[in-house]
Amino acid sequence: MLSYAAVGKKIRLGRLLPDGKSLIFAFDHGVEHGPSDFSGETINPRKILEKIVDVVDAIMLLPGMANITSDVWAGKVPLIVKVTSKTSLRPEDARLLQSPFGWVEDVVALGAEAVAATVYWGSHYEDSMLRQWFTVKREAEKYGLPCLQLSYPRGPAIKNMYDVEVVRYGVRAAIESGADLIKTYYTGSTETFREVVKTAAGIPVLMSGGAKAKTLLDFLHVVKSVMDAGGQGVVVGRNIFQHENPKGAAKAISAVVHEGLDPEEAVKKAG
Ligand code: FBP
Repeated sequence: MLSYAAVGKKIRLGRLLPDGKSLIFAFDHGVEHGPSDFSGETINPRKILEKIVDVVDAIMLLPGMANITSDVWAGKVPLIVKVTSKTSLRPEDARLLQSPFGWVEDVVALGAEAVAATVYWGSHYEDSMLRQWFTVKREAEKYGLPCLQLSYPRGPAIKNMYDVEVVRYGVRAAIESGADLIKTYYTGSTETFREVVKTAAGIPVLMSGGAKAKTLLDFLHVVKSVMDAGGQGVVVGRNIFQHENPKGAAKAISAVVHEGLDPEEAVKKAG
């Protein structure tokens, strides 16, 4: 018989990956990058969230943002609360560390489906980040909350953080540290990303969106490549909220993730 927490985790994972795949909207940039990531009306987080809540499979927010926008998302889309962060105001070297940005109790109190935390594998602060990760993990396990790891290899010894061997290392470390879902970098091709997915040994791998691509079509090709490689989806921020039509961009990405549409077809959904 499964424990209560194991049942809860299974149910929550099912809500996050409704058909085994997922488009998650990442929206923690206000802290990680600051308000300069948002232009025009997008400085008002509600305006963006209102547009995408009925398109994406989940949203990933920091606790305070989840709190002040709950009337927009509650009951419409599952929430993932990220409990680590850092600002870009820090001195450069200290940006290789994320600090606590909330507690698992907050995540439970907010009614979330999962908790997210970053680990910068290879950073000087790997030790602190691992302590932080396992503190989150220990608490989350009690409540049956899946743990999404933002598995980001970054540090002075890493020459190219998108290199397949580097990304695979981060993914292997993520599964060995008990991640239930992994968000990591695209490695540049379907063949190499297939190796990343294999390394995850059945734990869902979702690509981290990255900076806004030149065109939505370019980005959709990357999403298609991730899905063709066996990835379970994508976690996307800027390629949705910096697009002139965020809802359309989300619809197009979702069509590639869930329907396997060709990018040329899917891009039409963005109008
Ligand atoms: P994007 O799709 O905009 O890249 O969002 C993914 C994400 O991991 C966010 O969750 C985070 O705020 C941001 O990228 C961090 O980007 P970076 O560390 O590369 O500055």
